[in-house]
Amino acid sequence: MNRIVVAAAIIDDTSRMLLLAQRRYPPEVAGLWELPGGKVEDGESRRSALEREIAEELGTAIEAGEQVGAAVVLRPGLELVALRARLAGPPPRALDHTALCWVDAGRLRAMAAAGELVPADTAWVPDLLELLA
Ligand code: 9L3
Ligand code: MG
Repeated sequence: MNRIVVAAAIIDDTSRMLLLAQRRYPPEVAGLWELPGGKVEDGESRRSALEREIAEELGTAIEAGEQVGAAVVLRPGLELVALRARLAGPPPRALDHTALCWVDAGRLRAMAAAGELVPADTAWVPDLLELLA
């Protein structure tokens, strides 16, 4: 069975900033930054799964949109897909993460170069930089 993990590229179009979330677990990636999200459940669309995950993890609402970049294979049978998203609720809170931060293109580039992003998400950096340009 092929399962999908969806991740949100939440972009503030006014300030041209992207929301990153710092993982609390598992130990291999604890402290690294990711696009927040989680697994699509049976019967859910990718967009509605991402809207549910963001409500659970960040206590806010998003409007999920188009896919960003290419899918990333996490392991056989598990794929990671990023969707562009717009905040449509109160300021996000770190309910499942250690911390949250808004980054501009320069900061994202620096964090990627310093190895501060979870490895799976680094493939999207060029696409994200384009969206933040
Ligand atoms: N994952 C990688 N990058 C991301 C997200 C949201 C998730 N941006 C990986 C970490 C786990 C799996 O996908 O191996 C499931 O994610 P979660 O449910 O632990 O967030
Ligand atoms: Mg998650």
